[in-house]
Amino acid sequence: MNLENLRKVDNEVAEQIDLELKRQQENIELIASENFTSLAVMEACGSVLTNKYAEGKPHKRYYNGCEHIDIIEEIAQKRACELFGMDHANVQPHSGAQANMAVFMATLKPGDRVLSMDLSNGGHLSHGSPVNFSGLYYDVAGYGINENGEIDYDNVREMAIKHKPKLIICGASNYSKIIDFKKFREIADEVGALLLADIAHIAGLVAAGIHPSPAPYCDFVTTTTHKSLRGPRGGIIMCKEEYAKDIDKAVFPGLQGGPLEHIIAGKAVALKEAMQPEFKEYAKQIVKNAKALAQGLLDEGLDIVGGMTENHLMTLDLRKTGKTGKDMANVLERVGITANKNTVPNDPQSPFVTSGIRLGTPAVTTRGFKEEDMRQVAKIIATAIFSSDNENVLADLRKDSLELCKKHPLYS
Ligand code: DSN
Repeated sequence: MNLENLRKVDNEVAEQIDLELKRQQENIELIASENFTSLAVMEACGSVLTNKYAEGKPHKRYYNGCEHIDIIEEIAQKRACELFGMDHANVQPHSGAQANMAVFMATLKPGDRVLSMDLSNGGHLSHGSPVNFSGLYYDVAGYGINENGEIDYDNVREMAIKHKPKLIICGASNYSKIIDFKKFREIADEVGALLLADIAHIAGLVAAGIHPSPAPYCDFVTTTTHKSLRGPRGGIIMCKEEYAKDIDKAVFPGLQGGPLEHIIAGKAVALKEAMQPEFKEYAKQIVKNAKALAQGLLDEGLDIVGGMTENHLMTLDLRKTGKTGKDMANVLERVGITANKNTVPNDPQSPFVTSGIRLGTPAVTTRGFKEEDMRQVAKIIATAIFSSDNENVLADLRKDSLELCKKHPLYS
């Protein structure tokens, strides 16, 4: 990475960027929501576009000098609609949480009812957690997953009939099965609810046609752009044409000020990349790698919530090992594997300790890991967990993970 000017102006920051690059290069990244974006995306995000105020929409701005910004934002909107098959896209949300917030603002009044997946079962903070705006200002009922790790659609229907929500949310931040958007539509129609699919985690799989698309069934689709979609950190809202004005108004002036046009340019580039045939191959490999990792972990005698994954992620259930997610995520970090602790359904531990670890394959797939590598990763993880007190074993595992990283160089 070229940090020539930064090094002269602020070496303190440059040094930390160097170290972060080394950390990314020398560790196996299994945080299911992370990825390594392309240098092309980073160039767009690091460009002069950061200098421009552009409140408003393309061709309807509050500032002059937006002729190039307008074209870039329109390119991003057009590509998002084309890739995901929706009528309208607002590419300005700074994050997935803000994209969801805008849908709430456009469709609900404070106190209105929402039905969404419970956070502890794999939902997202912005889908109605009591500590988030969504749970503080709206009346939220949460559905869960059954013992097979799947959404119980009959239960969702019963809850929808009981609670009569105005908005139903499908989509999760920790769910390893295919989401049946058609079933959600049928339930929403039965109770007269609007339907939002938050596809932040699976956006890359949806874009590549590896996961069914929510487009034919949902009124709104939100996503982040930096997870399996492999773009810059940010959000997008897509919707049916009839909701376009309300969504745009909710984003600005409702929730945000000036859009981050440099990031919007990065989103446009990432969306173009996601339209290429190589991206389809990449998305297929994400799922193959996740299945190989899951099979390897099961073969090593570890439990996974819901068993075999159908997408890019899984949650190790550590209850029978007597170890916690917090401790084991730290042990994995010591052997060069980055992951996050996560609750499992009916977790006896607190959310700060947990009995699970979430693992995902979008990032390692970007650097070229294949199934045989994932089997090795599974072996490293299992050995680290079962021998977490043995310093010599952990030191050897660190060498193994470094070898795998060297086999698949990143940004070099
Ligand atoms: N923090 C993201 C994740 O890790 O899934 C969700 O916003």
